[in-house]
Amino acid sequence: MLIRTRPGWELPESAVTPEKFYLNRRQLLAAAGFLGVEGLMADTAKRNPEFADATKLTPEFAATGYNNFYELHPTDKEKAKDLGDKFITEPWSFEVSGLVNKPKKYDLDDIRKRMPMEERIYRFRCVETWAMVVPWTGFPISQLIKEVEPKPNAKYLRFVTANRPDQFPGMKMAPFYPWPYHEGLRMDEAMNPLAMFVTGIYGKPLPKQNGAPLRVVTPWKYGYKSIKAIVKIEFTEKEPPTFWNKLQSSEYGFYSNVEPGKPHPRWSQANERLIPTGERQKTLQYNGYEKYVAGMYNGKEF
Ligand SMILES: Nc1nc2c(c(=O)[nH]1)N[C@H]1C(S)=C(S)[C@@H](COP(=O)(O)O)O[C@H]1N2
Ligand SMILES: [Mo]
Repeated sequence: MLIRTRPGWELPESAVTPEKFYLNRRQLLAAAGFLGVEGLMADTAKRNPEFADATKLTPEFAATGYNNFYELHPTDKEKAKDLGDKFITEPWSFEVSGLVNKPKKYDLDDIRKRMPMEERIYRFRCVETWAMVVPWTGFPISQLIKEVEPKPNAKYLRFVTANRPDQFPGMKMAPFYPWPYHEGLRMDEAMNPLAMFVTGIYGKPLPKQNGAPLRVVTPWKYGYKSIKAIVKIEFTEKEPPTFWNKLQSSEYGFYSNVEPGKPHPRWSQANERLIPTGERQKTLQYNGYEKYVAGMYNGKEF
Protein backbone atom coordinates (compact mmCIF):
# COMPACT_ATOMS: atom_id res chain seq x y z
CA MET A 1 0.00 0.00 0.00
CA LEU A 2 1.16 3.50 -0.74
CA ILE A 3 0.75 5.87 2.13
CA ARG A 4 -0.68 9.16 1.07
CA THR A 5 -0.36 12.47 2.85
CA ARG A 6 -2.95 15.09 2.10
CA PRO A 7 -1.38 18.43 1.18
CA GLY A 8 -3.04 21.39 2.88
CA TRP A 9 -4.53 22.78 -0.29
CA GLU A 10 -6.41 19.63 -1.19
CA LEU A 11 -10.13 20.10 -0.90
CA PRO A 12 -12.84 17.59 -0.16
CA GLU A 13 -14.67 16.40 -3.25
CA SER A 14 -17.70 18.52 -2.40
CA ALA A 15 -15.63 21.68 -2.92
CA VAL A 16 -14.45 20.87 -6.43
CA THR A 17 -15.71 23.21 -9.13
CA PRO A 18 -18.49 21.45 -10.98
CA GLU A 19 -17.90 20.98 -14.68
CA LYS A 20 -21.10 22.90 -15.45
CA PHE A 21 -19.61 26.03 -13.97
CA TYR A 22 -16.47 25.79 -16.06
CA LEU A 23 -18.44 25.30 -19.28
CA ASN A 24 -20.85 28.12 -18.54
CA ARG A 25 -18.06 30.48 -17.68
CA ARG A 26 -16.33 29.84 -20.98
CA GLN A 27 -19.53 30.27 -22.94
CA LEU A 28 -20.35 33.47 -21.07
CA LEU A 29 -16.90 34.94 -21.64
CA ALA A 30 -16.99 34.08 -25.30
CA ALA A 31 -20.47 35.56 -25.72
CA ALA A 32 -19.56 38.72 -23.88
CA GLY A 33 -16.43 39.19 -25.99
CA PHE A 34 -14.38 39.73 -22.86
CA LEU A 35 -11.34 37.93 -24.13
CA GLY A 36 -8.14 39.57 -25.33
CA VAL A 37 -6.61 38.55 -28.65
CA GLU A 38 -4.47 35.90 -27.01
CA GLY A 39 -7.35 34.52 -24.98
CA LEU A 40 -9.69 34.65 -27.92
CA MET A 41 -7.43 32.52 -30.09
CA ALA A 42 -7.17 29.83 -27.49
CA ASP A 43 -10.73 30.15 -26.30
CA THR A 44 -12.44 29.84 -29.64
CA ALA A 45 -10.74 26.54 -30.44
CA LYS A 46 -13.53 24.03 -31.03
CA ARG A 47 -13.76 21.13 -28.66
CA ASN A 48 -13.08 17.90 -30.51
CA PRO A 49 -16.24 15.82 -29.86
CA GLU A 50 -14.21 12.61 -29.76
CA PHE A 51 -12.35 13.89 -26.69
CA ALA A 52 -15.14 15.77 -24.94
CA ASP A 53 -15.73 13.51 -21.95
CA ALA A 54 -15.49 15.85 -18.97
CA THR A 55 -16.21 13.17 -16.37
CA LYS A 56 -13.97 13.92 -13.40
CA LEU A 57 -12.55 17.01 -15.08
CA THR A 58 -9.81 18.42 -12.86
CA PRO A 59 -10.64 21.90 -11.58
CA GLU A 60 -8.42 24.55 -13.13
CA PHE A 61 -6.85 25.63 -9.84
CA ALA A 62 -5.54 22.12 -9.30
CA ALA A 63 -4.15 21.52 -12.81
CA THR A 64 -2.38 24.88 -12.68
CA GLY A 65 -1.33 24.64 -9.03
CA TYR A 66 0.20 21.18 -8.75
CA ASN A 67 2.93 20.80 -11.36
CA ASN A 68 6.04 18.94 -12.27
CA PHE A 69 8.24 21.50 -13.99
CA TYR A 70 11.68 20.95 -12.55
CA GLU A 71 13.10 24.06 -14.22
CA LEU A 72 10.82 26.11 -11.93
CA HIS A 73 11.06 23.89 -8.85
CA PRO A 74 12.70 20.46 -8.75
CA THR A 75 10.79 19.05 -5.78
CA ASP A 76 7.78 21.10 -4.72
CA LYS A 77 4.81 20.71 -7.08
CA GLU A 78 2.89 23.51 -5.39
CA LYS A 79 5.69 26.05 -5.72
CA ALA A 80 6.24 25.89 -9.49
CA LYS A 81 3.31 28.24 -10.12
CA ASP A 82 4.99 31.03 -8.12
CA LEU A 83 8.45 30.77 -9.67
CA GLY A 84 7.82 31.72 -13.29
CA ASP A 85 8.29 35.50 -12.99
CA LYS A 86 11.64 35.57 -14.78
CA PHE A 87 10.70 33.09 -17.48
CA ILE A 88 10.17 35.03 -20.74
CA THR A 89 7.74 33.29 -23.07
CA GLU A 90 7.09 36.04 -25.62
CA PRO A 91 8.20 36.21 -28.34
CA TRP A 92 8.85 32.49 -28.75
CA SER A 93 10.45 30.63 -31.58
CA PHE A 94 11.54 27.04 -32.00
CA GLU A 95 13.84 25.36 -34.41
CA VAL A 96 13.06 22.29 -36.49
CA SER A 97 16.23 20.58 -37.68
CA GLY A 98 17.85 17.27 -38.52
CA LEU A 99 16.56 14.81 -41.10
CA VAL A 100 13.93 16.96 -42.84
CA ASN A 101 13.73 18.54 -46.28
CA LYS A 102 12.51 21.83 -44.87
CA PRO A 103 14.36 22.76 -41.68
CA LYS A 104 12.93 25.97 -40.29
CA LYS A 105 12.90 28.40 -37.41
CA TYR A 106 9.25 28.79 -36.45
CA ASP A 107 7.62 31.77 -34.82
CA LEU A 108 5.03 30.44 -32.37
CA ASP A 109 2.45 33.18 -33.02
CA ASP A 110 2.63 32.46 -36.72
CA ILE A 111 2.12 28.73 -36.33
CA ARG A 112 -0.78 29.25 -33.92
CA LYS A 113 -2.63 31.23 -36.54
CA ARG A 114 -2.06 28.65 -39.25
CA MET A 115 -2.64 25.39 -37.40
CA PRO A 116 -6.08 23.82 -36.88
CA MET A 117 -6.40 24.59 -33.16
CA GLU A 118 -8.82 22.43 -31.19
CA GLU A 119 -9.62 21.60 -27.60
CA ARG A 120 -9.40 18.02 -26.33
CA ILE A 121 -10.09 16.68 -22.88
CA TYR A 122 -7.49 14.02 -22.09
CA ARG A 123 -6.72 11.93 -19.05
CA PHE A 124 -3.19 12.65 -17.80
CA ARG A 125 -1.22 10.15 -15.71
CA CYS A 126 2.09 10.90 -13.97
CA VAL A 127 4.47 8.01 -13.34
CA GLU A 128 4.26 8.94 -9.64
CA THR A 129 0.59 7.72 -9.69
CA TRP A 130 -1.27 11.02 -9.55
CA ALA A 131 -3.71 11.74 -12.35
CA MET A 132 -5.78 14.56 -13.82
CA VAL A 133 -8.35 15.18 -16.55
CA VAL A 134 -7.41 18.31 -18.48
CA PRO A 135 -8.80 20.33 -21.41
CA TRP A 136 -5.84 21.08 -23.69
CA THR A 137 -5.80 23.46 -26.65
CA GLY A 138 -3.44 22.73 -29.49
CA PHE A 139 -2.92 20.89 -32.75
CA PRO A 140 -1.74 17.43 -33.83
CA ILE A 141 2.05 17.02 -33.99
CA SER A 142 1.48 15.30 -37.35
CA GLN A 143 0.52 18.66 -38.89
CA LEU A 144 3.95 20.08 -38.26
CA ILE A 145 5.72 16.88 -39.29
CA LYS A 146 4.00 16.95 -42.69
CA GLU A 147 5.04 20.55 -43.19
CA VAL A 148 8.77 19.95 -42.69
CA GLU A 149 8.87 16.78 -44.84
CA PRO A 150 10.91 14.20 -42.93
CA LYS A 151 13.54 12.32 -44.93
CA PRO A 152 13.07 8.53 -45.29
CA ASN A 153 15.71 7.79 -42.63
CA ALA A 154 14.06 10.04 -40.00
CA LYS A 155 12.74 7.60 -37.39
CA TYR A 156 12.52 9.67 -34.18
CA LEU A 157 11.81 13.16 -32.94
CA ARG A 158 13.93 14.73 -30.23
CA PHE A 159 12.45 17.63 -28.25
CA VAL A 160 14.46 20.08 -26.16
CA THR A 161 13.29 22.54 -23.49
CA ALA A 162 14.66 26.08 -23.17
CA ASN A 163 18.04 26.10 -21.39
CA ARG A 164 17.80 29.29 -19.32
CA PRO A 165 19.33 29.01 -15.85
CA ASP A 166 18.78 32.74 -15.30
CA GLN A 167 15.05 32.37 -15.91
CA PHE A 168 14.55 28.94 -14.35
CA PRO A 169 15.36 28.90 -10.60
CA GLY A 170 14.98 25.10 -10.47
CA MET A 171 17.97 24.60 -12.78
CA LYS A 172 20.19 26.23 -10.17
CA MET A 173 18.58 24.31 -7.32
CA ALA A 174 19.33 21.02 -9.09
CA PRO A 175 22.56 21.57 -11.06
CA PHE A 176 23.29 17.84 -11.21
CA TYR A 177 20.37 17.12 -13.57
CA PRO A 178 21.16 16.56 -17.28
CA TRP A 179 19.73 19.92 -18.43
CA PRO A 180 18.22 21.03 -20.67
CA TYR A 181 15.21 18.72 -20.30
CA HIS A 182 14.95 16.58 -23.41
CA GLU A 183 12.54 13.93 -24.60
CA GLY A 184 11.69 11.92 -27.67
CA LEU A 185 9.05 10.03 -29.61
CA ARG A 186 9.27 7.44 -32.35
CA MET A 187 7.99 8.78 -35.69
CA ASP A 188 4.80 6.70 -35.66
CA GLU A 189 4.05 7.83 -32.10
CA ALA A 190 4.49 11.48 -33.05
CA MET A 191 2.30 10.92 -36.13
CA ASN A 192 -0.43 9.28 -34.03
CA PRO A 193 -3.53 11.50 -34.06
CA LEU A 194 -3.55 11.61 -30.23
CA ALA A 195 -0.12 13.28 -30.01
CA MET A 196 -0.54 17.03 -29.61
CA PHE A 197 1.42 20.21 -29.46
CA VAL A 198 -0.34 22.22 -26.78
CA THR A 199 -0.46 25.99 -26.30
CA GLY A 200 -3.43 26.33 -23.93
CA ILE A 201 -5.47 24.79 -21.12
CA TYR A 202 -8.98 25.57 -19.85
CA GLY A 203 -9.45 27.79 -22.87
CA LYS A 204 -6.55 30.07 -21.91
CA PRO A 205 -2.92 30.35 -22.97
CA LEU A 206 -0.72 27.84 -21.10
CA PRO A 207 0.44 29.19 -17.75
CA LYS A 208 4.23 29.06 -17.29
CA GLN A 209 4.05 26.23 -14.76
CA ASN A 210 2.17 24.08 -17.29
CA GLY A 211 4.87 24.46 -19.92
CA ALA A 212 4.22 27.76 -21.69
CA PRO A 213 4.18 28.55 -24.44
CA LEU A 214 4.50 25.20 -26.25
CA ARG A 215 4.56 21.64 -24.94
CA VAL A 216 3.85 18.09 -26.02
CA VAL A 217 0.93 16.03 -24.70
CA THR A 218 0.88 12.26 -25.27
CA PRO A 219 -1.98 11.00 -23.06
CA TRP A 220 -1.16 7.28 -23.33
CA LYS A 221 2.33 7.83 -21.86
CA TYR A 222 3.48 8.84 -18.41
CA GLY A 223 3.50 12.58 -17.89
CA TYR A 224 7.26 13.06 -18.15
CA LYS A 225 7.08 12.36 -21.88
CA SER A 226 4.99 15.56 -22.21
CA ILE A 227 7.93 17.95 -22.47
CA LYS A 228 7.35 21.63 -21.73
CA ALA A 229 8.64 24.97 -23.07
CA ILE A 230 10.02 23.50 -26.30
CA VAL A 231 12.69 25.38 -28.29
CA LYS A 232 13.99 22.61 -30.51
CA ILE A 233 12.65 19.65 -32.45
CA GLU A 234 15.20 17.47 -34.17
CA PHE A 235 14.47 14.55 -36.52
CA THR A 236 16.92 11.70 -35.97
CA GLU A 237 17.66 8.21 -37.20
CA LYS A 238 18.58 6.81 -33.76
CA GLU A 239 16.48 6.72 -30.62
CA PRO A 240 17.30 9.96 -28.80
CA PRO A 241 18.45 9.88 -25.18
CA THR A 242 15.96 11.25 -22.65
CA PHE A 243 16.31 13.23 -19.40
CA TRP A 244 14.75 10.66 -17.06
CA ASN A 245 16.38 7.71 -18.73
CA LYS A 246 19.79 9.33 -18.20
CA LEU A 247 19.00 9.89 -14.54
CA GLN A 248 17.66 6.40 -13.78
CA SER A 249 17.60 4.07 -16.76
CA SER A 250 16.22 1.09 -14.82
CA GLU A 251 13.10 3.06 -13.89
CA TYR A 252 12.37 5.31 -16.88
CA GLY A 253 12.49 3.84 -20.37
CA PHE A 254 12.17 5.58 -23.70
CA TYR A 255 8.59 4.44 -24.35
CA SER A 256 7.08 4.93 -20.89
CA ASN A 257 3.60 3.90 -21.93
CA VAL A 258 1.00 3.78 -19.17
CA GLU A 259 0.78 0.07 -18.37
CA PRO A 260 -0.93 -0.79 -15.07
CA GLY A 261 0.37 -4.36 -15.27
CA LYS A 262 4.02 -3.27 -15.33
CA PRO A 263 4.99 -2.01 -11.88
CA HIS A 264 7.58 0.71 -11.43
CA PRO A 265 10.55 -0.88 -9.58
CA ARG A 266 9.54 1.05 -6.46
CA TRP A 267 5.72 1.08 -6.62
CA SER A 268 2.66 -0.44 -8.25
CA GLN A 269 1.17 1.27 -11.32
CA ALA A 270 -2.19 -0.51 -10.98
CA ASN A 271 -4.01 2.44 -9.43
CA GLU A 272 -3.90 6.22 -9.50
CA ARG A 273 -5.23 9.08 -7.41
CA LEU A 274 -7.04 12.03 -8.89
CA ILE A 275 -5.85 15.52 -8.04
CA PRO A 276 -7.14 17.32 -6.01
CA THR A 277 -9.67 14.97 -4.39
CA GLY A 278 -7.38 12.01 -3.84
CA GLU A 279 -10.08 9.72 -5.23
CA ARG A 280 -8.47 6.45 -6.21
CA GLN A 281 -9.25 4.55 -9.38
CA LYS A 282 -7.81 1.77 -11.49
CA THR A 283 -5.24 2.81 -14.08
CA LEU A 284 -6.22 1.73 -17.60
CA GLN A 285 -3.93 0.16 -20.20
CA TYR A 286 -2.41 2.98 -22.25
CA ASN A 287 -4.29 5.29 -19.88
CA GLY A 288 -7.56 4.32 -21.61
CA TYR A 289 -6.36 5.08 -25.14
CA GLU A 290 -5.77 1.48 -26.15
CA LYS A 291 -7.89 1.62 -29.30
CA TYR A 292 -5.83 4.48 -30.68
CA VAL A 293 -2.32 3.31 -29.83
CA ALA A 294 -2.15 -0.44 -29.14
CA GLY A 295 -1.39 -1.15 -32.81
CA MET A 296 1.98 0.59 -32.52
CA TYR A 297 3.32 -1.78 -29.85
CA ASN A 298 4.12 -5.42 -29.20
CA GLY A 299 4.08 -5.19 -25.38
CA LYS A 300 7.85 -5.32 -24.99
CA GLU A 301 8.42 -1.57 -25.05
CA PHE A 302 9.88 -0.02 -21.93
N1 LIG B 1 10.75 20.71 -19.44
C1 LIG B 1 10.08 19.94 -18.60
N2 LIG B 1 9.00 19.26 -19.04
C2 LIG B 1 8.29 18.46 -18.20
C3 LIG B 1 8.71 18.28 -16.85
C4 LIG B 1 9.85 19.02 -16.41
O1 LIG B 1 10.26 18.94 -15.24
N3 LIG B 1 10.49 19.83 -17.30
N4 LIG B 1 8.01 17.43 -16.01
C5 LIG B 1 7.24 16.36 -16.67
C6 LIG B 1 6.41 15.60 -15.74
S1 LIG B 1 7.20 14.51 -14.70
C7 LIG B 1 5.04 15.70 -15.75
S2 LIG B 1 4.08 14.69 -14.79
C8 LIG B 1 4.36 16.73 -16.56
C9 LIG B 1 3.49 17.60 -15.67
O2 LIG B 1 2.68 18.47 -16.42
P1 LIG B 1 1.70 19.45 -15.65
O3 LIG B 1 2.48 20.20 -14.64
O4 LIG B 1 1.11 20.34 -16.71
O5 LIG B 1 0.64 18.58 -15.01
O6 LIG B 1 5.27 17.57 -17.28
C10 LIG B 1 6.40 16.90 -17.82
N5 LIG B 1 7.17 17.81 -18.65
MO1 LIG C 1 5.51 13.08 -13.94
